[in-house]
Amino acid sequence: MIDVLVTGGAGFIGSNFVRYALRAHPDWQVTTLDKLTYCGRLENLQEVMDDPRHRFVKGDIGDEAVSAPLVKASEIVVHFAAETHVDRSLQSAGEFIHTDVFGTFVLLEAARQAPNLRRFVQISTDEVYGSVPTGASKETDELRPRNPYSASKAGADRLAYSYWATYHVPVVITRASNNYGPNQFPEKVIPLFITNALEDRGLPLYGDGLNVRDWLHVEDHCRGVDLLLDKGEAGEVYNIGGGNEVPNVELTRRILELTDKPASLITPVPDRVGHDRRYALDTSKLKTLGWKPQVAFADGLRATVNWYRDNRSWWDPIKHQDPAFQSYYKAQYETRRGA
Ligand code: NAD
Ligand code: TDX
Repeated sequence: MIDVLVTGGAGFIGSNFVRYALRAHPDWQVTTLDKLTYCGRLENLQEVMDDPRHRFVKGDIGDEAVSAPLVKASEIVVHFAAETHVDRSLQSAGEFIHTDVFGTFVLLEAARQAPNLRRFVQISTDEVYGSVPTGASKETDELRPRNPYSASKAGADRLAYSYWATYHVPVVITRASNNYGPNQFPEKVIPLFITNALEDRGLPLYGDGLNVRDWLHVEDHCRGVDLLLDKGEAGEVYNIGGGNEVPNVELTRRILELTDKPASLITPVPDRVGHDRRYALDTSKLKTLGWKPQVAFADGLRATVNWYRDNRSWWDPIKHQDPAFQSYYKAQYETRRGA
């Protein structure tokens, strides 16, 4: 059996990856390490909790006593754990530094001493390139992160690289575009807008609504990461993008169409500070290894809307019974009329 450690496996992409991995690799023994922060949810792993090839460990990646032995026992580490919401990093950045930078450092230190480690995947993000008004970011482009989240991810991205360059830890770095799909916490734009629409609440669209994101279905992301475990080269960076550039206002209209709700729910609100205008990735490097996105955006978005419609019991308690979410929502949107 191949011992695989997935950090952040109770979150959105991590849980999709754990489920995908157990399906795709019968010879994998997967350990999920997750602190279960506000967005880490055991429900996301319900389907695999009784699987003898999976075990869950609750812990902080920054706690060496917990995380280092797990890294040292692994052949493969896929490191998703992070604080991930840009708006939260604008309110308070400390946890982003703790987890995204320091936590990554703790894992990398352990990786130096892992006897059987053959791959450490650092899950980075397209946000490290900063806002890209035209064209598409290549892996060799300069990093110009512009908010505390993306800056801490850029720190981790380069720290991981340094452990390859200095100590030959077999690091591969991925920079993915905006993911969407099932189990995404309802603070990010797609699940927030879908669930608000289903509840006939306003959809708080920032600024002029013309910021552009490139949407990648989470399953296509999982397939890309999986491919890189074998075909990626240590020390290299790979962009993973869906090729679906959509202005936010267009995304909002599509969500309203799919939920059969009126355009009057669109609620223009003051812009996010430092709001990156556009991200776009050149994915030719990954494509030469045989990857291409398989989920058409129209199909993926429809399936995602259906997932939230069918899984109200997953998100309703978060939005309506979790005081932490409610106070976040209030702080984030109370000055933004109508949301
Ligand atoms: P998420 O916020 O849904 O999940 C993050 C998970 O990490 C949660 O389960 C949380 O409990 C866990 N976690 C947080 N701090 C931890 C700590 N100190 N120790 C252990 N576990 C901890 O995030 P996501 O959207 O699934 O993103 C996963 C990764 O992918 C992140 O590294 C993120 O930067 C990257 N990424 C995300 C996107 C996107 O669009 N969501 C795009 C590109 C890259
Ligand atoms: O209420 C909202 N209204 C709105 O107009 C929210 C939450 C967002 N937006 C806009 C801001 C962005 O232009 O929608 C776009 C997407 O916003 P988010 O879902 O917050 O994602 P983004 O800021 O693009 O960052 C995401 O992609 C890169 C993830 O959260 C990161 O973890 C990932 O690295």
